[in-house]
Amino acid sequence: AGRKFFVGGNWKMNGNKSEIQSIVNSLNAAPLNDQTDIVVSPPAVYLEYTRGIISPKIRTAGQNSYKVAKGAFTGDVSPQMLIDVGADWVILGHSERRNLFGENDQLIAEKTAFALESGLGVIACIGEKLEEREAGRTEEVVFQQLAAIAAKVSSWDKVVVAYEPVWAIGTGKTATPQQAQEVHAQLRNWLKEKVSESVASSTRIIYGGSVTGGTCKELANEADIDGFLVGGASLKPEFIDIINARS
Ligand code: G2H
Repeated sequence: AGRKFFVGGNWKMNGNKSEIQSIVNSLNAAPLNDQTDIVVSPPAVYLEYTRGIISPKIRTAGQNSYKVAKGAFTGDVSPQMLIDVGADWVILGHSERRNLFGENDQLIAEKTAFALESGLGVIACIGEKLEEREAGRTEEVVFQQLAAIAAKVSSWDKVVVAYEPVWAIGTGKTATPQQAQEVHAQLRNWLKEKVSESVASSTRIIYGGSVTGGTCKELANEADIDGFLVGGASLKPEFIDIINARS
């Protein structure tokens, strides 16, 4: 569809210098598809270390950032700080931030707007919980999450939407290609109706939730799946297969 494939590795709260060194060595040595945007997201304290050793073909991302540049916000980091240590992207609204740390749609939207204004690209995450899917509320939930973000975004050039059904995250239960494609198509249609035809056709919508080397190829064949946000498997050699899923 003319959208460049995008694969992000979300390391979450994992890794130390020695483990990162070995992940990076294997990525640096791998044949990487240059038709794919590749991003890794180490814990904030390791962003600079990772940037210093990883191939320039691979961009880095923070896993979170606050909605202002600096100040009395103990424990948080700003987009300016992420940029200062070489990051180009930030993941915002991840289900772990929403559900374990109580972030709501409003805060995520404000963080998204500020990160974009500051010059970062944003991987904006949305997704329904199991009980919401079972109650037939998937569309309603993801539309509401996307609407909150869209209300604050003026330029979509540097936004990647990550659809991550919560029931698929870290559970080993990958959505089927049909389940994922159905929601991706609904999201693209929402963008077309509520934002514009051109934003709908150019915005990457990537899938996350237990993606593995084994499940990535079939998912990558779906028309509206433009890449992946990968957690567990991004720490393993199979991340290279996922990067090269569409070849
Ligand atoms: C979803 C995903 C990465 P995993 O959270 O964001 O993690 O691939 O481990 O399900």
